[in-house]
Parts: sequence; structure tokens; C-alpha cells
Amino acid sequence: MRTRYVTTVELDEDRLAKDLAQSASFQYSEAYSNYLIGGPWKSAMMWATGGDTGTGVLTNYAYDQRSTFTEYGGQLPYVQELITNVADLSRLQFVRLAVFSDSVIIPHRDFLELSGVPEEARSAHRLHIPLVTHDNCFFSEDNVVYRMRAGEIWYFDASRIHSVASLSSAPRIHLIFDFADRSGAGPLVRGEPAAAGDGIPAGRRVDRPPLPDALRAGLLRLADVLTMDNFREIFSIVIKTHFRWDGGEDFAWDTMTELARSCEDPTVLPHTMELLRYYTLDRSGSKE
Ligand code: YCP
Ligand code: CO
Repeated sequence: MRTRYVTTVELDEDRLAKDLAQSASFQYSEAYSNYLIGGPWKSAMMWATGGDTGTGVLTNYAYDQRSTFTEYGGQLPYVQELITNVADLSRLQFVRLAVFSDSVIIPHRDFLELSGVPEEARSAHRLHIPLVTHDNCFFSEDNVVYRMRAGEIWYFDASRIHSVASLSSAPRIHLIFDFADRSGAGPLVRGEPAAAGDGIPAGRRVDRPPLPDALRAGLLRLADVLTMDNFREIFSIVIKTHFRWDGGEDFAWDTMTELARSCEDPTVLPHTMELLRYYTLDRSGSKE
């Protein structure tokens, strides 16, 4: 399913605030934080196969059981109502409340690690609803940078390479829905308007100026300082640059690869190639 804006729900800010206050007591999972450079990626399971709050690691749930609200989901009446109103529950596998700030997410594909899960049970379609966001939160898909606004429902093509930035200390809080790839009675979003949008609307895209040559040259000089010790900091600079300037297709991974090739430390290039494989191709090997 291609990434596209579907529709907007009017968020009830008072009821949302009550749920978010309640969520402060959750013990969030920090699974998948290795995708971030900056803070942790915190998630709390709202709805899951077997109703298990679990560890947040999607390969560790009982895929042979029906999905229901978890104990955490049960504590958030407004979030429960949103989930029930929005999604076709018969195909809904997981809903997570996901929180992070001050970070970038390494360009990656999702669902690669689910290859061991039976196909009819495997999550294959994703939906985002931002609950709390701000102007310095960005997504990118291929070379398109865009924003989702609070209350918007988006199909999200997690099988394409995507990156995320939250360039502020204010938390960004999303509901993330995963659906099994089964045919069902209607669309995954209940009551989805027939004339729902196509792709990422122009009004959500962020026009970035072309990356100036001098800035590109300056970035490439980071090869002079790149080592294993500062790999993640330099990758973060490269990813942040991608969100502010248009450096072309595959800018982040290509720039890191180029830096890795020309830096002094011979271990950086194989490390970069290993990460590229892990995040974009095949997650069966080492867990960075
Ligand atoms: C995302 N993908 O793209 C998530 C974040 C890692 C997996 C954590 O939002
Ligand atoms: Co992702």
C-alpha cells in the first residue's frame, strides 16, 4: 500500500490529554531504539495478538491468537475509541503508542524481520495517526520530505525506505497500526472516503532547497574525522542535512558510504555495508 493521506479525525484534546497523562505511568518498551540516533524510541502496546502488552518486539507475539486490547490499551479510553472507530479490527494486528524526541531515524524498511511469521498472520500494512506533533517533525520516503499533522490518518508504506526526524525536544506521539495482509469486507480504515487522496499531498510536502555544492563538499570533509567512535554522530549530521536540503536520491546512505570509503579507519566501510544491509535489505544477521 503506497503512502497516502486518507482523512482527518477531529481530536478531542481534553480526552487525549487525560489518556496521555495516564500513559506517563507505562513502562515503555525501547525496542527498535537502534534505528534512532538521539533518544530512545519508546512504544507502548495498545492492541496486540493475544492481547499481550509484551516486550514491544514484534517477532515475539502469539500470531496464532486473536488480537485484542492490551492492559495498557485498556487504560486509555479515548485511544481505545479512536482505534475502534478507525480500523477494521478483524485484520488489525498491533497498535502502538510511539514516542520520541530530538532524534533522527536511520533510513530503513520495516517488516523485514517478520519473514518467519506465517504469511496470513504477518503484518504488512501500516497506518499512522499523529496525536502530538510539531513543525520540526518530518518523514521522508525516497527523496520526498513531508509532514503528517495531528489527527490525520495516513497509510504508510513501511516497505519503502523511510526516515524520520524529530528535531525538537518536544515529544512526538503517534499511534501506529499494523494490519495483516488478508482480504476483508472493506477498507482497512472504516468508512474510508471513496475519494480518498492519492499519495503524499502537495500541501504536506516540504520543499527543500538543493544542497549547495559548498555544503556537500563540507560534509564530505567529515571523512577526515570519521571513526567508529563518532560514526553515529556523523550519520546523524548526514540525515539531518537530508531533511533540510535536497541532496538527491539515496543521499543519506550514499553519503555515509562515500565517507566510509575515504576515511582513515578501515573498519568503518564494512560496518557501513553491514548496517546498510541490516536496515534496508535483510535483518536475519547481526542485530546492530
Ligand atoms: C518507524 N520503524 O519508522 C519505526 C520506528 C523502528 C522501526 C522504529 O517509525
Ligand atoms: Co520504520
